[in-house]
Amino acid sequence: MTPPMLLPRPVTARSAPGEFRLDACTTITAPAALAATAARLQSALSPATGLPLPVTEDGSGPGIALTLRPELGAEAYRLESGPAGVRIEGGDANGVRHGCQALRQLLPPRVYRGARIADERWAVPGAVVEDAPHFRWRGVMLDVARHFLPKREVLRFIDLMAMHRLNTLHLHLTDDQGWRVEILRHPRLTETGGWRRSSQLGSTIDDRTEDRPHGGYYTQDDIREIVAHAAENGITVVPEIDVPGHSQAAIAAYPELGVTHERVEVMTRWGVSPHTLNAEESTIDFFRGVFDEIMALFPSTFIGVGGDECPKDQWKGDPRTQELMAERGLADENALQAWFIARIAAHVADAGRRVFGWDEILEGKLPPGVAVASWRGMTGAVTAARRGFDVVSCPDDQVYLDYRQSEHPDEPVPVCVPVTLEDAYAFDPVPDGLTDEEAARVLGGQANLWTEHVDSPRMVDYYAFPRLCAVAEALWRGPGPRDFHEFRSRLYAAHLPRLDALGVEYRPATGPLPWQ
Ligand code: TNX
Repeated sequence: MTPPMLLPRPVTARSAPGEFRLDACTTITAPAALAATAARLQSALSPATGLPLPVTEDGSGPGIALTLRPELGAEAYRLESGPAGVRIEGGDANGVRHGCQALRQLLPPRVYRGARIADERWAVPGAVVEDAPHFRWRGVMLDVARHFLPKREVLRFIDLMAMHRLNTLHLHLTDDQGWRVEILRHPRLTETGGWRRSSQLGSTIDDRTEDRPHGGYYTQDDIREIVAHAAENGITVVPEIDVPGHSQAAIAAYPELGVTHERVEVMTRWGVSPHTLNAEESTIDFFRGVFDEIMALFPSTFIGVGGDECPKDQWKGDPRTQELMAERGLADENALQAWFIARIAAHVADAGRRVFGWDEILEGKLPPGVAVASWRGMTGAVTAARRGFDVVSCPDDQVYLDYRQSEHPDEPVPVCVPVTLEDAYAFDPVPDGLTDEEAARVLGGQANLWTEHVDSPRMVDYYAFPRLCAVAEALWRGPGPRDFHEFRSRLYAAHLPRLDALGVEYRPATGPLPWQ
């Protein structure tokens, strides 16, 4: 018998005798504390199987039983299936959720379809799975600023993350090209900053332009729905408001936030805008208000402040900024960038949250409890860990999902170097050369999906999958021997059919889809 073809691959899994047939009498039994998880399992299995699978608290007879067993530990689960039924034990609710995802994968791939399939045999093969994640931050960053991803697509993306046992969605909500979250006290951020006149669709390599307006934003109710849906799936949403660079959309809405105070439009080209926030106290106050609303919407421990790629030219050429720097005893513009981040970071920290920022924030003094997203390779990860900060690794050459998936000439928009499925699978978020104590600072990693050239939900599927399957397994399993060929055959044989059933438009193994 072949071992169960789960993805991410579990720590241990073996086949066991017999099978459990789902039928009209099958129930899902769960204690009250797991009622919501049981209901989600029911709604995951019911449509395709056409079975009612009612949830009960005290089921008797064969069925699916969910239980909590805290001694298993955070996010861990144990699944046992056989003729007597299926038993899923979780160290916590998230462990039970992961066990439910594993159960779904044990069934035929058509279980992922959304309407009844009459001619399938709904049998769970006998198996014993014991499993737990290696890293506790298993994430994806979605850039919804460059191209807005409608709410329903974010909800679907969360479902796909949960299927891969990913647990952190970093939402990049603001950038030069768009502001995507409603802020009640500053309505123009979305009224003006949420829309742009046109988009430059080409890359720097092929800079065709197309006069196509673009925009959209999430209302606060949308955000609450996204956060709640993620929570039901065991996923934390970490918001990011990018300051003091990447802020042209905010400046377009409120010119007084800019250095020159001139009227600018929401940026219509890619790349980094020269327009940065000014360093007035009033601007810090404005963003304190923004972060207050963000912290009220997102219950996450970590709050993203951005901090990446801040051009210094406007600050250099502006007498008022130079005056402010002198007053504050700041030697140069790098010190001003650090000052800005430190002010925002202090506000976030005062609210009891922890600051999350791109590795550029290491250039300044930071409050304790910061986590650093190391994107320029792994150097940021090393520096942060040595300075005692937590680390989330996301090196561009391994886990940037906007980079092309191959050298094939037909890959849509060939951004930067290829990041192949094999590169993604080799991802190890712990850099070499750290002591054990420093290495323990690495919370995990995330893949980053920047969307300059990912302009539709179809393209999100194409760029994210199947590389995200590889990243999810790398983060679930952690370092240690990993067999890419085994992964690839499991992916092709067992997992892509699941994505097919869900309608995920991943990049096929045979080469790029004919997009253009
Ligand atoms: C760098 S990674 C950026 C993004 C771009 C990305 C394109 C980072 C913190 N900043 O603004 O979208 O490259 O690959």
